[in-house]
Amino acid sequence: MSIERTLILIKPDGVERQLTGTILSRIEAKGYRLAELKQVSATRELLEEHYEEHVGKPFYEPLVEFMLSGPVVAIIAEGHRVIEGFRSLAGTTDPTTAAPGTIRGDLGRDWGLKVQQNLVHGSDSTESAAREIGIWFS
Ligand code: RTP
Ligand code: MG
Repeated sequence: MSIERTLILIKPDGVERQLTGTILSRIEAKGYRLAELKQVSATRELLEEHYEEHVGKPFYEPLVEFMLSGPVVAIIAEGHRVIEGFRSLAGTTDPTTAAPGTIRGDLGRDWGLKVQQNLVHGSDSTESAAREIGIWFS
């Protein structure tokens, strides 16, 4: 068994649309444990650290603004290969083309905006998970 931890965020669109419970239950139904859970209003400083790999990209500034638009739910989920498993459960970045059966594919809406309001974030590697858990749960 390879028990890992990952950082999951329910983004402001998920909280605003009252999908927190639905998304949490999908994470739990997959067998992952919710090790830590909190609702927070992120600061710009925190988001600049979290999204540092995207600095300079065209969607960076709108993304940070979107993430400041309302509270987010930050989660540490734990389980066997949870980093890869949650990315698979979330679906691909664009909700329009994310596969049915995934969180983004089933619940995500295409708002026609530059920044995809795609409901969730999940760490993409063990290094990212350790770094992001440190940022959100310091
Ligand atoms: P996440 O980090 O949120 O789990 O999503 P991801 O790995 O699938 O996507 P990533 O490339 O890391 O991008 C982070 C977030 O930026 C927004 N985005 N917009 N072309 C665009 O307009 C664009 N590309 C990315 C999305 O909110 C994405 O989740
Ligand atoms: Mg990413």
